[in-house]
Amino acid sequence: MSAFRSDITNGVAVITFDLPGSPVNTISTSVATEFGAVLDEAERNPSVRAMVLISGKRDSFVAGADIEQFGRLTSQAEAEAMSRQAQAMMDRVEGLLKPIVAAIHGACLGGGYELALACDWRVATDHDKTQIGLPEIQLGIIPGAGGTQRLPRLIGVRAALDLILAGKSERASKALRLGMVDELVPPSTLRATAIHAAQRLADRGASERRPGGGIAGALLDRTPIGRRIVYSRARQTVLKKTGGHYPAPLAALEVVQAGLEHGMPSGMREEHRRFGELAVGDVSRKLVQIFFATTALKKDDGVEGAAPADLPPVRRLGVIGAGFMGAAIAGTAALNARVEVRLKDAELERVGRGIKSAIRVLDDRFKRRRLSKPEHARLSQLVSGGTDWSGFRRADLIIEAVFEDLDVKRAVLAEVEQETSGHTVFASNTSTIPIADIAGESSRPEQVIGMHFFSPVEKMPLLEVIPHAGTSDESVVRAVRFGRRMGKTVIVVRDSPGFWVNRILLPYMNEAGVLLAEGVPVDLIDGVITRYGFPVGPVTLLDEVGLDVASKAGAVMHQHFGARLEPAPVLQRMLDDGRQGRKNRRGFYRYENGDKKGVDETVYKALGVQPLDDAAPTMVEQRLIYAMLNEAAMAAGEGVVRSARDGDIGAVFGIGFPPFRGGPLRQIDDLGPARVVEVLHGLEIAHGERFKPAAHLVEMAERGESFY
Ligand code: 3H9
Repeated sequence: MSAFRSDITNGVAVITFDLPGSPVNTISTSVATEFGAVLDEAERNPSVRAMVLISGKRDSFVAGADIEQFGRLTSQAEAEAMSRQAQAMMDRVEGLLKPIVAAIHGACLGGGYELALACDWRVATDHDKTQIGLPEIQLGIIPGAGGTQRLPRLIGVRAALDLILAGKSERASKALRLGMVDELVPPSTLRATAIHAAQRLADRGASERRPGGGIAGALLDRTPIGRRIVYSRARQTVLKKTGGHYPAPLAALEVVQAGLEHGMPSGMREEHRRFGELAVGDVSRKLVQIFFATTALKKDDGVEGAAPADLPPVRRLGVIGAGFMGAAIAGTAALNARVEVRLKDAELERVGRGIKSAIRVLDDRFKRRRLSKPEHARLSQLVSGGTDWSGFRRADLIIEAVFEDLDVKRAVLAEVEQETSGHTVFASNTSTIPIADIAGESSRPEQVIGMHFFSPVEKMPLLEVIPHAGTSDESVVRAVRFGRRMGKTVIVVRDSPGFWVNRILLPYMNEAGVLLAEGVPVDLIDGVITRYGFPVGPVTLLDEVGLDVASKAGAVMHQHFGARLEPAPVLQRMLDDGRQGRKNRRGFYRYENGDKKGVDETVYKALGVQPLDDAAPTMVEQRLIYAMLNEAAMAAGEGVVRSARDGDIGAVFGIGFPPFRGGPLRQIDDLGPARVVEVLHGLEIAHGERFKPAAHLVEMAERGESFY
């Protein structure tokens, strides 16, 4: 079956791209060959004056090169050839003797947008689904089909670098403002507008665009000195952001620069050369694995076998507890799942504050122009609240975000069961309390589940869904699907203390506490971890989470796991000194006007230590990272996560484990379980039993197994 069909309307060949058997259009070798033949024919046909390229898929134009192909690349030369071929495809489009217009609806990404860039004119729909950009950097590669060359020439070097180096995609309205597309239309008129544009171009025979960017554009984008300033700033930003761990953004910058300073052919050569190098590199391999893991999770309902049929979606959500977490859950649900949300709290004043802060989530989107004014108004109206149970009877899902205390949560559940109908699923947003304990006295335990959100809810991409042994499949599927509608990547984890994310985080945080108690300086600890690739170090994290909260979580884990997870005494010393972290502006760091400043040097006195000046960074890194790897192996061995994939995604999205390392389980595979066991043995001898290698890891090492 062919990926293209062509029909002629008033002298315009409308070429519809509809890749058989695939949910989205992607570009591969065979597609490129076939497309070439279609273009040849349209060019030869005397009754064709111009062309339109449109997609036959419902909500996507072209999603880029076929990412599956990357995994099959065996050499740099092969990857380079792939890019050269894609460049040739786009050159062919650009060199057509008849004008061609891209009619864009839905995802127009990577190679898809590079294809549109090679066209003479771009019409896009003003629909939510339309997103346009070059996300290659997020896959550890650079645009390899001419995007690094055509985009800066179209929209100016500053705007182009801003997009390419961050791997950003834009909604249609912003894309129009930037000049990435030329016209916006409603979906119903896309085809007709594109045909009209094609005819217009055929009549006039020339492109209609002028360079944009105003005076700054003239000075910075269009003079060599101006561009040098732009390159140097971009370089600094990239280095700061990537910490040197991600080679693709710098490569992209150099390729853009080569093209603008030495001409397009030179830029194209650099583009395919660097693409080839990066596509077979380790970082790209890891990021591509994460892409596929995330995509697979979008379809995974979290139960064995098929999900129960005919499960109606959640239409109304109840949230109990209008504090920081509850309000953020309510706001995010209104924003992304677009359901009615009812907030409940004991005092009216708290309800009022909760509704306000829920709506702040929407305000933020509106300010960033991600939400129109009417949308903002409509979504704001979805959030209501009160101190009684009105509105809860019809709720399909209720999430409680009350005080982290078993008796309180049980009392809330008992009341909910009295006040609501039989179909309501009750989810507890707890971070430490076992769900089975909360469900212990429930009259409908099959409808009790955990939904562990991470703070700030509107930003953190992960959600842990935790069924207890008696939770029904139906409740699991409801919670997972709703989490996804809230925009989360959802992993289903076993009901055990700390679940997955906090479980693997805790030993690492504890080890940071032990290091602090030994006098290792705060900034040294955080520094080695950010250099390892985490966004923040464990001491900063303690300040952010709050020392009171961390200490409570630590106590729960200690109680369950015993001496191995005994908290270091530093947290208590900090609390005794009135230090709760950022929340009371007294922690390991100084806070001024809401901003984090340097280390608070008075903290060492509170800790009762002299900061060491000879602590070895490699030793510090090893102790912290291996504490986490060991716990991850142990928890994975206990079946806390359903797969290594879930475990790694949980670590990457939940605690910022460096994506270029793939996740803790992938990291163990890379190091080799035997080597990890060996290092842990050494640490055990030097620092104590808490480093004893997990039995699961030892078995894996003996059997020569790996997680993947
Ligand atoms: C590139 O273009 C390089 C070039 O510069 C140079 C080349 C030389 N390839 O996410 P969904 C599949 S790099 C292969 O569930 P949604 C996906 O796996 C590429 N497969 O839907 C899934 O398959 P299945 C740059 C792809 O509506 C199905 O489509 N492009 C690709 O939530 C549905 O996906 C990108 O980075 C692909 N390119 O989101 C865009 N894209 O059903 C990556 C999708 O069998 N893609 N699939 O599991 C996305 O961001 C989202 O998938 C998209 C749709 C927004 C398109």
